[in-house]
Amino acid sequence: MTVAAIGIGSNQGDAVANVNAAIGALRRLGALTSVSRLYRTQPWGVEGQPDFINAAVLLETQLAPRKLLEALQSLEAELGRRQTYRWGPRVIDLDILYYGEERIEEPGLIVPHPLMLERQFVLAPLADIDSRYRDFDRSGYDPQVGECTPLMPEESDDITQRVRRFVDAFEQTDLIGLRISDTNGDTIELRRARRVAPQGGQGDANGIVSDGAREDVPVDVIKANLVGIAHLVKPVPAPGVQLDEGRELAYVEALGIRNPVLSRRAGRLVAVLIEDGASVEYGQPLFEIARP
Ligand code: PH2
Ligand code: MG
Ligand code: MG
Repeated sequence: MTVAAIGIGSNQGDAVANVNAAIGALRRLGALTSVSRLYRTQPWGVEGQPDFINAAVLLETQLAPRKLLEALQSLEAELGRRQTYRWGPRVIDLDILYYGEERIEEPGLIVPHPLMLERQFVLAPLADIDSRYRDFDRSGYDPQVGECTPLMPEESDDITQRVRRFVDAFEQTDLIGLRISDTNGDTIELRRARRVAPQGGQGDANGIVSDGAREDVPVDVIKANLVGIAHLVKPVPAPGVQLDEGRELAYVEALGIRNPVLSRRAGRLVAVLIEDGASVEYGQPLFEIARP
């Protein structure tokens, strides 16, 4: 699996619809792990043509670079692209901006895209989805200036853009998780990489602390299998500690009986979701453990 960045552009027909259709079609080539906002951009290279709509996505794909290029070309054809002239107007343009860390120079396939750092219409969407370009020092470069304006959400209304609005709204809240279902029953769950602190001290007013980087290993949730009062064992388990198999993390006192809560297999404690002395319900998440 490789993460490729794909630049998307359109300035013929309903350009917003074309870009959204391309984003939808790209899902067939792998997993879209990130989608930028849509930007209205001034034409670069050849003036006197309509403004472009540009976007970029990260695509985790098993297709080798040449196969990916061919797949992008057939999507372009499917979405109605006709040949015009170099830098001229187009219904849809799908370019490989980068393909992992690979450097390729073959006829018709140069990766990373040789002009990407000079084009504001590439860099603006890319910065949305790849923080290396957000922090990228542009002082030594002269990207062709030209306006790049993110579209208002109602101008780019599509499921991807609506989800992005939810994510933006979610980020303004203190919520740890949010699940959204639509009328078809399709569900998206957002989860924050910030956790409840095991005890006061660290964290913000809500006791939220960051455990740093997002998990990319599977995380198991240990849930309460009883109704009762939870007690954390001493020393209090803290996020980040490495756990042995069968380590006792807490116990739930129910009807005067002490029922231990164990780590089960070995792993790293990611989050403690309860406080000492709190009452817990059946099925309530108590701990999250990353399994190697
Ligand atoms: N694509 C081009 C040439 N010029 N200008 C803008 N603003 N956006 C584009 O996607 C674009 C362009 C050739 O691919
Ligand atoms: Mg192009
Ligand atoms: Mg192209």
